[in-house]
Formats: sequence, structure tokens, C-alpha cells
Amino acid sequence: MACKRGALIVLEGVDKAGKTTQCKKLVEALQQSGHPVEMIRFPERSTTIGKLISAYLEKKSDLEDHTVHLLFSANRWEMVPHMKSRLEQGTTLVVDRYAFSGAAFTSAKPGFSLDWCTQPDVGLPKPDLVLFLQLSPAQAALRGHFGEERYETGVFQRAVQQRFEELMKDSSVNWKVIDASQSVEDVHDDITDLSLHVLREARERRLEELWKLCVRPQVSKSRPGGQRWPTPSFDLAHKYQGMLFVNKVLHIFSLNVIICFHFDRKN
Ligand code: NYM
Ligand code: MG
Repeated sequence: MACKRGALIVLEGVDKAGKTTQCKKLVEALQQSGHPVEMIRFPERSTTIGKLISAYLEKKSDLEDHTVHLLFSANRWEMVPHMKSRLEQGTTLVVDRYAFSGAAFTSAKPGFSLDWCTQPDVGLPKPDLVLFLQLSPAQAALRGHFGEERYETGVFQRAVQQRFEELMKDSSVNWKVIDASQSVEDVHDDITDLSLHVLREARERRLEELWKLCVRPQVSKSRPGGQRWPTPSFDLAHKYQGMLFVNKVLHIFSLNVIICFHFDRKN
């Protein structure tokens, strides 16, 4: 891929946090400063999959919980070729919700772990920046049209907020929290500053894959001779980072021992 790619910027938050308004304002601001930019949103309700999701959200149809989760994910995957080609051309994408909403909303339902919920989205293009618009569910509930669609209840939104907080502990993702209770213009200024910074950085960096670990395949015991990739869960990611650190310390320690031994023998 040419190095001068566009940036992938995602806005996340509970319902009515102001994501759509802020995405539009960010797109305008970036356009005005001469950057090629496009806005996309998830769910993308215009596709065949998106129409099934839309009917579900509008309570016109019922879908089994696992099924609708996978549809939300499929709705992102079907946009990946378009997203990659735009980014490669140097266009920055401003995205209204992404895999984080997928994981936060489904895992707020009983019986769904965050780990299970992230799996279908492992390997999606990884955002260069995820802006989390922080607004208490109580404040969000006071904003217009709250309660029209599925999931728009205070109890559910509080559970979603907690799940987002869990997701934000993952340091492999570049999260930035924005105080969404400020005025629209102040929120916009914060978002624009962070985005312009990331735009410059992304030009020189490769596009990565979300929630995917770059580790060597392990030999599977259940399939002799076969290989399997470790499950990219948050726990594993943290364990892996920890292991790397311990490994580095041990290397430095053994190097020291060898050097000391060497000089000892010389003297
Ligand atoms: N939503 C959105 C999910 O449950 N899973 C997902 O993967 C995504 C992208 O759909 N309540 C939920 C969050 C919202 C709803 O979003 C529709 P919007 O931004 O109001 O169109
Ligand atoms: Mg909505």
C-alpha cells in the first residue's frame, strides 16, 4: 500500500451522545482544510443486510440475538473493500460507530461475553483513532427522539456504557475520551484537534487489523501437524504483552551474566 493513506477515525458512544452531528462537522472541517474525506456509518442501512438490521432496530421484525450480532458484523465486513480502497487512495474516513458498538450493545444483553462479541470483527481495518463521546446515559435520555428504537432505554444504555468502559481498557486501540456534555462547538474543537494530529501520523503508518495479534502460530494438540492461531482475546493480548516484557528482562539479564563472566575470565 502507498504510504500516504487516509486515516480511519471512528466516533463511538451511547445513543444520543452526538456522534452523527460531530461526524458531519468533522467531515466539513477536514474538507475545508483541503483533506479528502468521506463519512460512513454503521449500521449502513441501505444494503440488503442493513435493511434487515434496520427493521429489527425499528421493532418491525424480531431476530435471534446471536443472529443480529453477526448481521451487524457482516454489515461492516461488506464495506471493507470500499473502506480499504478509499484509505489507500488517501481519503480519510470518518466513521459513525464501528465494531465497538457491536461488542458493547450485544454484550449488554444477558449471556453474552465481551470476548465472544468481539470475535466476528477480529481483522477489520483498525481505526487510527477512536473518539469516545462521553455522556451519562441520564443526560443522553434528555436529548431528542430517545426511546424510539430498540435498545433506547436507560437501563440498557447504562449496561452499554459499562461495556464501552471495559473495551476502553484495551490499550491496543487508540481511544480518546471527549466530554460530550460540552457545547457542540467545544466538542467539535476537541475532535478536530485530535483528528488533524492523527491524519498526519496515519500517512506514514500501515493500516493494521483490529484485535489481531501478530504472534507465531502454535502447533495444535487436537489437530496433529496442524497450526492454530491463538484466540485474540483481551486477556491473551495482555498476557502476550506481559510475556514479551518478561522475555526482554530475561534477555538483558542473561546478556549481563555473559558479559560479567567474560570479563571475569579475562581478569
Ligand atoms: N448497534 C450499532 C448495535 O447494536 N450493533 C452494532 O454493531 C452497531 C453498529 O444500533 N442503538 C446499535 C446501536 C444503536 C443502533 O445506531 C443504531 P444509529 O447510530 O442510531 O443508527
Ligand atoms: Mg439511533
